[in-house]
Amino acid sequence: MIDIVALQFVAGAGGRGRVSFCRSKYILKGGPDGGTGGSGGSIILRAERSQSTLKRYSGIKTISAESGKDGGAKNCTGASAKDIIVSVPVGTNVWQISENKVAQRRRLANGLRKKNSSKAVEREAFVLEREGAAIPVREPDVAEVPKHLTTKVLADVSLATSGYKLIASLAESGQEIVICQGGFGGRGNEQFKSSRETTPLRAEYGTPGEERWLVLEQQLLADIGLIGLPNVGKSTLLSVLTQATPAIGSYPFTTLEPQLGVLSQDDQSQEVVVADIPGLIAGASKGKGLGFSFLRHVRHCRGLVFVLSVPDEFLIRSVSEQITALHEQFLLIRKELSAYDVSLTEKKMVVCITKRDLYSPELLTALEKEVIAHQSPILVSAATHDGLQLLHQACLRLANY
Ligand SMILES: Nc1nc2c(ncn2[C@@H]2O[C@H](COP(=O)(O)OP(=O)(O)OP(=O)(O)O)[C@@H](O)[C@H]2O)c(=O)[nH]1
Ligand SMILES: [Mg+2]
Repeated sequence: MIDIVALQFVAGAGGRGRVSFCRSKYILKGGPDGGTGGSGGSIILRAERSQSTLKRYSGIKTISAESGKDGGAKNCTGASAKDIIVSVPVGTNVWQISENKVAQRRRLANGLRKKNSSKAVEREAFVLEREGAAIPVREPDVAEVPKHLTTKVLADVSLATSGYKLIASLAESGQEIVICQGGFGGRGNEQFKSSRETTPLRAEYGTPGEERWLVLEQQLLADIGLIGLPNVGKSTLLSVLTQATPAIGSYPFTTLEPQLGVLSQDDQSQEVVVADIPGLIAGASKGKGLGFSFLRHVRHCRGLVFVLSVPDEFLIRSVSEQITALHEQFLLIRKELSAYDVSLTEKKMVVCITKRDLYSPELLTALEKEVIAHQSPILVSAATHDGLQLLHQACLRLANY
């Protein structure tokens, strides 16, 4: 699943205004007739339900819109370039790494929802020595190119702690932002004529297009996240709590991508979405196993369910060893969670111990008195459906908290 990409977005610059004078057979000294440049294309991000991942952008480095054409003689306005629409999945967050100066000015002035008016943009004029002389080159307005930016690097950092700025979240279908506005065309010399300046050799550059380096991060919009070690029974729980049909296997890392299911409710008053997050292991924060990149999907969850179960090889051991193993499992997940982003450990959570059908009566009795993270764990079995109702209610409470 491609759920994170880094890209450069470059809007088109405005076309330059033209310096020219009317020349024709019967008019010897015609007035100025340099046209205005066309505007550059903007780039618009739009959230669409039809997009399920960011895969289509994974091999791309830059998305750019075309620039406006320069103004022409005879008061011809240059052609404007088309806007580009970039469709992303609903639930995409937009993190900014760097931006050029025009981009910064608009972001600070009005956020990104709307375009700047042409009056709000600073313009720069040039003056030629004579008609037809070369137009002086001006300093380009570019955004700083980020270093060491690979998908692997991105996946392994929590963007919230990376120093990047979250500039937009597209949470609803159809939502749009003008992520990079195109430049405006510069005025031609016709517009600079006056009684004092009848032959202006002056026109304007087009204004630069906005440029941004961004990280697009797709977030599954789940209310509850199931987290735990590989093979503890997370996917099985999802399959019995919801209508989802995730792959289930008696080996670790059966689930390679987060899976979603909707908790059924009698009155159907509200949809509660549960996400099964692929198994975390010790050292996930150092990139082991699947790493902990999938934890980004739980950042917006209202609550977490820590799923624990006694590993098969412990089933023949003593009750106290089995209980210690459960406590260790809990601590390990918590440690990886806080290594990724400490704020995740502050979320509301419940502890669920599953596979209870496999446990000895002595272990079950002991577990009833056990306290993990200041709460009594919910004991369930996905196989016999024992305790599922309790877990279901706990999930609804977490979602409504
Ligand atoms: N007896 C019993 N077996 C269970 C129960 N829940 C899950 N299992 C078994 O445990 C194994 C692992 O289950 P999964 O649901 O795939 O575990 P997971 O946590 O999603 O594992 P990963 O996707 O690898 O992280 C499977 O063989 C399941 O059949 C349960 O309540 N009782
Ligand atoms: Mg699984």
